[in-house]
Amino acid sequence: MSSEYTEFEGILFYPFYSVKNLKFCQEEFMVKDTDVILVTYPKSGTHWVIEIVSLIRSKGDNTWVQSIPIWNRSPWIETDQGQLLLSKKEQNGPRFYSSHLPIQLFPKSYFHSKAKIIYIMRNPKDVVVSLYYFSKVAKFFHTAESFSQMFEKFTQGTVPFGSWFDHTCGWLSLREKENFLILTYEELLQDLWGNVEKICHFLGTKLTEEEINLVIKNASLSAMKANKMSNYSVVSDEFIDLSQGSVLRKGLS
Ligand code: PPS
Repeated sequence: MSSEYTEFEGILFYPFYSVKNLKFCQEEFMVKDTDVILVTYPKSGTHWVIEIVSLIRSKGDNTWVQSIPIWNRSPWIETDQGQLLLSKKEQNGPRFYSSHLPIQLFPKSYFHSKAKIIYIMRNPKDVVVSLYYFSKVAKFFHTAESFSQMFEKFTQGTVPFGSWFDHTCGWLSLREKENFLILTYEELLQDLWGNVEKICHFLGTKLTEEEINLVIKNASLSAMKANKMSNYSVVSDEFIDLSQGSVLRKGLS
């Protein structure tokens, strides 16, 4: 695998991303009115919310989350693998997929659709710490020589997916739309029950109290760390080196 980041429209991406797929995503990917899309800047709680939404869909039952890898349950639309998956299969019910793209590179078709977006924000101070540790584990992320080097790159926006500040400002411009739900990682930590209810309401799904309890239990950090389909232990060590740390790390604010 080449170690050079891919660059598209002035933004850096992981080396395994291609300009062809990024262009396809922006210009040709067809968002459907029934789609549910999770959008985040990296390290903001994407995997946690994929697990939560997956479990909401299965009413708390963990069979699905324990049998299908997390990146197939909610494919990343900007990757070739994600685009292939979404083109091949019709998921049961509305499609659910994820993206780290900044708003200006997002599929143009979204802006004329009724698709629902859940946007997760996290305190940038915790995002940069999480990125620093991730850069040691992910072979496709240029390892920072020191935390201050990572901090400098982060504040300059010379990290994959660009500036946190631009990403956040860009997406917050949609905050008044009724099909756009903003949550923060910190709110999820503080009141997971209330936020699972909020997500259910946004998706138009009704769960019983018992089912919400199951969602919360099965999406906990400890449950996800123990789930091979969510903890990246099945990913080739060409991409992830779990001897250097964990993708699901501390999970704190
Ligand atoms: S990625 O790889 O960019 O998509 O990363 P992302 O999933 O967005 O964010 C990773 C951070 O989320 C934490 N995490 C959780 N926190 C609380 N509860 C649960 N269940 C959970 N799952 C993931 C993960 O530990 C990363 O944060 P840090 O601060 O590194 O621990």
